[in-house]
Amino acid sequence: MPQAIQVVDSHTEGEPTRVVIAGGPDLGPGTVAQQAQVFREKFDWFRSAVVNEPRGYDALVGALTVPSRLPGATTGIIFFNNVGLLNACGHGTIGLAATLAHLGRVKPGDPPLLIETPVGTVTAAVEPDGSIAIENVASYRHLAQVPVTIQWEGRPLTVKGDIAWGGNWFFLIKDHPLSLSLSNSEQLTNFCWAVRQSLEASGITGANRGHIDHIELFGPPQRSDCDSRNFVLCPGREYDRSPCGTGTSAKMACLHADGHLAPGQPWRQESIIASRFVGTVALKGDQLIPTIRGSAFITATSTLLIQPGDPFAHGIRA
Ligand code: PYC
Repeated sequence: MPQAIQVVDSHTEGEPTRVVIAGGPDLGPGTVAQQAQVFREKFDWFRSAVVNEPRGYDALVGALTVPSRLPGATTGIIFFNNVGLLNACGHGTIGLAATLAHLGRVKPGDPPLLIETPVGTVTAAVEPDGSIAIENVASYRHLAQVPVTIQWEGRPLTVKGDIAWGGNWFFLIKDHPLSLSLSNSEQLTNFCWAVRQSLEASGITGANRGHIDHIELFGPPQRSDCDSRNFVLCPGREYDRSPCGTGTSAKMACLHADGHLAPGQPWRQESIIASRFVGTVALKGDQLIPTIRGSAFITATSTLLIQPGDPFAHGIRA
């Protein structure tokens, strides 16, 4: 008998999410952070089977719903991609809420869902207009304007970036020589990858040696209803089609730290494909809590099959 895995696919502002709603592994009775550790150590084949070819593709982000024992929590969630686990995922949380709405587990105007992630609790509210607002984990800038040198077009080039946490670690670069257009995605990818490799080679990390695995470039918006356009390179060398929820949280933390974003003031972030998130920040005690709003659409409901004897049953891995 083939193993059956039920999934709901969606996209959030262009970035795909595949939520596993049944057929996932039992990760034991721990917190979601502990379950994520079990997933990482024992079920990497499952991650690869769900998101890698031949069932998936490199840009696809997977999401495994797992039990949460937090009082009032709707679900726990573990996000993953073509190379491993993500700490958190903003577009994926919006996709999860759209999936739960599709399944009839939440409707527009209901109280926000409480969702346990490996790095903290987030909420997601399906608004009466169908858009989804997520309240993210506390976000902050760790270091400002850190120089990093890469080899670019045959010469050394030094760029500066902020290191900030928005649920994942980001290196955020405002001043760079590239044009943020989709037709330029290969060059943008190569540039960001060179930055990431240079950060790793120099031992530059987030707080507590947190691995900086997302690189984010900024430029002027093309849409008149946005403040900025970005290009975000994700850990598996794929770019985010959405403006990146955790990346927009990290950006707003930097803007707030520089005195450029007041609590409640909207920040309208355009993606490389011209989709948009609208974010705000709020202060809760000494914590900066971002809210990100965007839309997600269901693209498929399906059953993935893992057939005995299939040489690529667990996906094609590098
Ligand atoms: O929206 O936070 C996000 C995200 C991370 C990786 C891809 N999307």
